[in-house]
Amino acid sequence: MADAILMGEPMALFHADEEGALEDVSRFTRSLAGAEVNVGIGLRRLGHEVTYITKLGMDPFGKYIFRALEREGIGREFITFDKERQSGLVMKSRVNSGDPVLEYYRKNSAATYLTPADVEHVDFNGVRVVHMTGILPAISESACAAAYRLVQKAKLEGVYISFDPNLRPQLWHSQNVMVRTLNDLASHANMVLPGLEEGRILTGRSDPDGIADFYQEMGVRTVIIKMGGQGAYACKGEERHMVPGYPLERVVDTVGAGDGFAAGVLSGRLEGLHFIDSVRRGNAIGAMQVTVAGDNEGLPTRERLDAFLARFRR
Ligand code: KDG
Repeated sequence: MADAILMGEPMALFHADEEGALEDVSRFTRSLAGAEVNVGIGLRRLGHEVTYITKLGMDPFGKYIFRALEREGIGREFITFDKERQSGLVMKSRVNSGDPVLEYYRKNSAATYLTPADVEHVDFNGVRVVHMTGILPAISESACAAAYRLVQKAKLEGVYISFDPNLRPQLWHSQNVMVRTLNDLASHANMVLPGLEEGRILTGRSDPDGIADFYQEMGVRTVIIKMGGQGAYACKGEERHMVPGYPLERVVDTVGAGDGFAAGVLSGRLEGLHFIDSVRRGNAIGAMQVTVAGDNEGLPTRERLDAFLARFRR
């Protein structure tokens, strides 16, 4: 029985072994990427049961992704293989401080053929959280319809819906459609997790309070605005708090920070932690994730999370 359900496009990641423009790099290391899969891995490493819905190509990358999910202990009963289409790929440049370049090869991938039918037989029995990102609705119209069906089913079943807008403007035809669609999906969520810059783009408001007001006026009870190393502005009903982040000596690669944050907040919720303690855990896991180069290699087991937190208690 799953605690959490996620749906999205996991991809094979080709990560440059050396710094420089992607076209100049000749060696790459393969690993696993995808926002929803990162959150699933984060939850699983902390001991929560996760079911993942997707479509993979029947190709070496699809098989690799499936095995990687198996190794992480993620439920794969709603993963199907498509013989006609390929699995998505992403190339990532090597950086040792900050934001890398991402280049996608995911047009017409197997996951873009996800449809509402892929959600129909999903068993919500015992499920406590559905986490979605704004990437799935961006990859195709049918995947967008599938995202809506997932939200609709979760609502009918009374399951808590968490939504991270995770803006990928390069995957949308127009910024207007992106903003309209993501705000509409957000309006069905119980919790929305935008980054500050994402919140500005989506709401047209400049400060964290304005962004929180925008979503709360739509009926979203919990809005947490991620502010990088500074921490997060956490709003739940009438409560509003700035929850400070964890100072780091070095940020290696920012990718996956938001997914680590979501895994922290959601695991806290699943374990009955106080809201602010869940946000603190989100900040901690986001911080741990940016100290490594891969997209999910920094997501901790409980032991590693406790060791990280202990360093800041001294
Ligand atoms: O949040 C990080 C992910 O987004 C990354 O692992 C892969 O860019 C990616 C995507 O579109 O899923």
